[in-house]
Amino acid sequence: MPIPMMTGASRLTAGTSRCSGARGRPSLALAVLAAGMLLALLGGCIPRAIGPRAVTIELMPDFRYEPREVVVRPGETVRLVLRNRDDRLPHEFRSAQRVAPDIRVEPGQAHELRWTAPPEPGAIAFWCGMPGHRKNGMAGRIVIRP
Ligand SMILES: [Cu+2]
Repeated sequence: MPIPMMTGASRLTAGTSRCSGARGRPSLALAVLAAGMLLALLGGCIPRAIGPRAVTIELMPDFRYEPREVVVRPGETVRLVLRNRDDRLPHEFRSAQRVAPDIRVEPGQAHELRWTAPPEPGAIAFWCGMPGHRKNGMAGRIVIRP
């Protein structure tokens, strides 16, 4: 009788040690899960940190915008980056207030704004208000289409 009990005890011990061994695996699994969740969180954070799509319009020294036309979706929010590539003259971005109040960008400087396109398709003209610039071709448009 005592022998089977001993066996039972040793089995229990073996069982316990197996159990603690098994406890190591779940914690590893938890660590993997936690790492996965962290990566998922980081993955979720990256687009948020970058924010809306950047639309860059360069203000060129030869009285033009590069590109002359940009396309956004109805209701899309973008980061509009106006970069003056002219190292001598300031240039402007005017849109009759449809995008923003008149913006003047000094030589070599950039101006950035966040803008949400109207919900309807259409086009918004923009131009430079410096004397003679628009007449010399410094104009472009933002096209809003799905
Ligand atoms: Cu200009």
